Amino acid sequence: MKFKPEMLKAYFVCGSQDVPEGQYKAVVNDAIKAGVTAFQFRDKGADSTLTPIDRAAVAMKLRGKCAEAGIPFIVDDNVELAKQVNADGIHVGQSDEKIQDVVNEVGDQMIIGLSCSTAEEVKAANAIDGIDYYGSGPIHPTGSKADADPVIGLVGLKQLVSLTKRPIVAIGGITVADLSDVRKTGAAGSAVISMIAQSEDITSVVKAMLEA
Ligand code: TZP
Ligand code: MG
Repeated sequence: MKFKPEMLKAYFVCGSQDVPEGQYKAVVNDAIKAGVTAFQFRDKGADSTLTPIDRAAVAMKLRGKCAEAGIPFIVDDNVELAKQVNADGIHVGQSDEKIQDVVNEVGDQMIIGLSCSTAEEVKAANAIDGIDYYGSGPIHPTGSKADADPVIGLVGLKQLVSLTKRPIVAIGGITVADLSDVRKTGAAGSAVISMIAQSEDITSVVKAMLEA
């Protein structure tokens, strides 16, 4: 699937650790039905409720749902799994597999996202061909990532946007109240876990993301 910056508008990131046990597929299905523009399969950590075998099977199912909806299925931090399920994309952090290796391995077949939370990281990434977008944050404190980088705020986000021609998706502690401010920084959209995963009205929060 060819990358388009519009895919970053309403980007849902989620793993089994982010929802009550047994509800993962249902929550992701609801988000897809509500119109998210991209989905990132990020199932990891001690709180994941999937075994490695379940993980691949669930990834494959959700990959199919994203294909039906015409949105990219992006795997976090696991090139092997991304290849196994023929994902549309891979997202890596600064301390995951080296970005140049990921580009070399799957850059011609997958969308590639890289987490960049500092000016130095953005400048270094700008020099590498084949990256489609950057994920930058956390904008606010987040309860969804134990090893999150220091908060950069909207001011930090705006600075990172000014340093690159590549589209940036903002992430970390984003709520409905932040969506228009995020867009005003020049970011292409917002990526969220809890705003959707913990919502009792997924349809309306996704609508707010699409309208921001
Ligand atoms: N990377 C930076 S912050 C974060 C990730 C994966 C977690 C975002 O989750 P939430 O619940 O939207 O703050
Ligand atoms: Mg990572």
